[in-house]
Amino acid sequence: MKITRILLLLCALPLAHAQQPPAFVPNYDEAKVGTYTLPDPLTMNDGSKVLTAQQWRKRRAELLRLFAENVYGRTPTTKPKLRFAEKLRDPNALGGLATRREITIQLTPKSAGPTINLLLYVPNKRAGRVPAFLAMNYGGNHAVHPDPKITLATAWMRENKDNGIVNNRATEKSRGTEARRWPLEMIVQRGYAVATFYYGDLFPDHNNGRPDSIIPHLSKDEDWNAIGAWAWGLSRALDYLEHDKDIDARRVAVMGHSRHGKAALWAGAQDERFAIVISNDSGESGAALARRNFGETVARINTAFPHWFNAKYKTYNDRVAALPIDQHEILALIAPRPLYVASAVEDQWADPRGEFLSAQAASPVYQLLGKDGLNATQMPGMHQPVMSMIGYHIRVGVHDVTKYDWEQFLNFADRHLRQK
Ligand code: GTR
Repeated sequence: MKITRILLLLCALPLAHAQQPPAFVPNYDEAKVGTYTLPDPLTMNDGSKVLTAQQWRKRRAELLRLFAENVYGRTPTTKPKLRFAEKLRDPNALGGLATRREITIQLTPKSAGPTINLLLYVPNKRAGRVPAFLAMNYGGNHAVHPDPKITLATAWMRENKDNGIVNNRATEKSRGTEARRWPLEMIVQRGYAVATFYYGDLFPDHNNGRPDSIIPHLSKDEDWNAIGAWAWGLSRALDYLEHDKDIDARRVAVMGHSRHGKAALWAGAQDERFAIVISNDSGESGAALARRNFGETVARINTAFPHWFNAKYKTYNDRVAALPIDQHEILALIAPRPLYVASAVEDQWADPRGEFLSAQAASPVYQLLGKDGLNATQMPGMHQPVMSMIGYHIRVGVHDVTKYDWEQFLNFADRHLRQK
């Protein structure tokens, strides 16, 4: 090789290197979190104080608008005309404990248009309408239980040969791969129905998912994205549950793990029909405070998942202090309804302490509305659930949904739905 070429190559190397963005190094040191000031959920943008429940309604509308404009994007408000069709019914599911049903929710007037495929387990032992948990799944309905009679999802899925996802499609091998996160028998035995659907029915979870999502069917210019579409879908599933004679739609808890937890919070904030909202390990842009520099950050989430939030959110990547909201205010938007925030100690990426502090900072809104917020002055120890109107626990283990989590959600629902 000629010497000039070698020189040229040597010069080009550091240049090529300089074009790479610096690797993200999360902060896990409490001493390095720094100081921050949270916006006050009970102060209007114009500086006036919110002192009454009536003034809170105005502030609530303002906060919803601020979250739509700066984080999740605007959701179209026109109520779609839905059509429901029951496709399957098995009265003897879960060893006779439940009736398993599959319902198609047609989301647009076109019969070949997008649908939500809802899987519903209704307890067979019941007297009248039952309360329900509604949560999206990650692997398709057939992943929540190995039952071979559940219809195999046909939607796009992330390649995962070990889990039976081949050429982005589910195969028989993928049945039951998510089952350990869904203790269906336990939930049904406690008297609750379970409704679930595959989140990819609304928006395939990848950077280029938008054209194949529900969004182009609903609005051309609204600036919303995957989290908004998933939240919208949860409300459409609730529309169906309202129509179902076995379900008491005034007692539906919307639950979500991780990115689904972010969507569940946004759904519960916008749609006050949800009686309970449960966030499991929702972390950054979910329950965790954005201004706390710990674990995942706004910049990092926007870089790794550009399709989750709106365009403006990305402008805050390097200036979170300029956000007109913080995540305790998405929690405050659930008030005065029961809200549960769950963390896991090995899930430091999601910032468990930031989730706890956020729940605490939402409490003044609950108190204004005559409820207790989070009844804890300090972060509780491992497996010491707090069951006030805002509930909270931290458990041992990693980022996941476990039987322990579900037991707390059931206890929380028992406690807060009983009188309704
Ligand atoms: C992570 C993401 C988190 C959380 C998680 C999940 O990669 O950084 O915010 O949403 O995915 O959804 O499992």
